[in-house]
Amino acid sequence: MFRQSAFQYVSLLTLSSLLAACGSSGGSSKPSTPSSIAASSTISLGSSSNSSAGASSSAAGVAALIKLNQIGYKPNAEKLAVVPAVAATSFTVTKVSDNSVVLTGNLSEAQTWAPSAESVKLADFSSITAAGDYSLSVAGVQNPASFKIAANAYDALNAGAIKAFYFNRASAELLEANAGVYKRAAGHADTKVYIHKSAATSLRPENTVISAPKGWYDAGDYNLYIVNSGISTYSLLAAYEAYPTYFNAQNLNIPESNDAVPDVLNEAMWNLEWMLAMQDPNDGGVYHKLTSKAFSGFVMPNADTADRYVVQKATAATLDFAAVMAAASRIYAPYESTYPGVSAKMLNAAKAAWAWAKANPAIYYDQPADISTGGYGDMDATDEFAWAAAELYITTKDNAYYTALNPTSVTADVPSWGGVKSLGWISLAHNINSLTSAADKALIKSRLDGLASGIAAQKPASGYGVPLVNGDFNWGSNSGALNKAMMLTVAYELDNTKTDYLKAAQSLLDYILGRNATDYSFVTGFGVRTPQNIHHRPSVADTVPGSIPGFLAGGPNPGQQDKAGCTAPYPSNLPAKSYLDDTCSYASNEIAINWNAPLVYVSAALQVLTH
Ligand SMILES: [Ca+2]
Ligand SMILES: [Ca+2]
Ligand SMILES: [Ca+2]
Repeated sequence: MFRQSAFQYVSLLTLSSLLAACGSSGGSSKPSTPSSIAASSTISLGSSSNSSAGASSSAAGVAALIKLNQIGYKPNAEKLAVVPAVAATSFTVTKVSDNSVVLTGNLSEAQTWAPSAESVKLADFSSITAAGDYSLSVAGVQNPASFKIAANAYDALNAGAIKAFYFNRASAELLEANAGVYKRAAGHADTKVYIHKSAATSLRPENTVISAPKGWYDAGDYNLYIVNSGISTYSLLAAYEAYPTYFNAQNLNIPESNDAVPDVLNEAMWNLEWMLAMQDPNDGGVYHKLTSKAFSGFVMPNADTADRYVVQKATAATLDFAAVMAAASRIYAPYESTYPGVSAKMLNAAKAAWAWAKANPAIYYDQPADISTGGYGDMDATDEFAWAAAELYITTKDNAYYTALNPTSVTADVPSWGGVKSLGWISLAHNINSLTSAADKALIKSRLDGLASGIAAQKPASGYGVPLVNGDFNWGSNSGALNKAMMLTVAYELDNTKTDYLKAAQSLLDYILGRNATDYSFVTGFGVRTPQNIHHRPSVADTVPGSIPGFLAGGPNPGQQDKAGCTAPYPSNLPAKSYLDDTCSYASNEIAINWNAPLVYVSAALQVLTH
């Protein structure tokens, strides 16, 4: 089901996004040569990572890179680097400040990682725990790799990942005081949005005008989709619910930074207010998306003035809405003075949406012929029912919702926008001490533990020491990696003797931040070598070189669904190397709110859980 629905989104993008992306947008596209990377990077570029064991003993050493987390590590984290399979059997770590050797360690035996077809060794330098800047070198490898250990290793990354949502706000002027060089005019006021004929009812006939401002642009485009907003907004709320103390102390420098509400909740509220406006007050059903009829060109938000529509109410969107509003109702309840009446309004909205979905259990989104933006079609709403039931149960403590959840029938998997049943398990875990006696706490723990143990078991079998296999490399693979990490940290919180879960989560964050087969840290502006040319309209159309910071690129995707429209070739067809830092590459280098959201969750989790 999920693969089919993902394909639907792909094929629609292929038809129309490409035209907008690669030519017809008024000359705003940036050149694809990553010259700004070459100028600033200390890592040699253009080096193949394909060297293998035999090629090790030239005087200069192999040019392939030592790969590690380019942001850094908490003092007590597991710390691993991937080293080309040279003949050397040891590695050396020196302290940058005085060049003293702090560790000489043994490399692992060489092991092949199937997704990149590389033979590599691992260096484990976990025993170094003192804060500072270090350099790791291996005889026979040309360049050492530098790394940092810091108590606040992921604070800036986490704040940057949330700030990216601010940069993607619809209906908002971004002021210089908050956005710096990324200030921009407001776009998409969305106070005059038309009811599309697919959503028409007797009370709201076709072309009725409604107001549905705010929300986040979904991805590199300027449209807004409830299903993808669901998992994205939830992941921020879940991060807050898990780590409130951490977020309470955070200042994101957004317009609401000086109010009484934690900034991550202010940011999520920007999207929640939009979502509330997407519910038909007459029946509780929720529109699938707010969109122009076709993708815009690569222009700034204020230059995209096409008419916007709300399109078709659907079961999955309505249940995602119900789940998010039920969760938000309990999470915002302490902030009644800033948001008077909102918590109660959200719970009522969630109940109305649930009722609509119960009465309309199988209305699947069917893209109208005159609409060509993202589909996000989903032909299976059983997981959305489970998630919504779980959230309504937790918030209301009404056992009828627990019965509706039918938990013994619900398994656990790695969540995605179309597969959300495990989001309910996350919330049940986070609230496990306040559930009614109806809840089967052993089942909640065993579902999460079973999933986590399966993921963690992939790590030792991987040459890179990351729990990723060939099948993980698809559209948005980086979000899949982080959603795996999120599930690992949730299970670890239920049983903190399972340190292999925390180590596996760390390895997945390391993967995102540089311990991967592309040598990139995939978060714009965070790392030594980061994406400069994300498929993101404001990043392309603004006058600032490179990408707006804090965005997670989609990541390696051997499907390469965009390659017909890309002048530059992908560097490789191998699953873990199939990544192209070019604005043309919507299949490997777009950004999306549901990709940034688990980055927010995981960076907070590892900042808090590792000491
Ligand atoms: Ca605030
Ligand atoms: Ca589904
Ligand atoms: Ca730019």
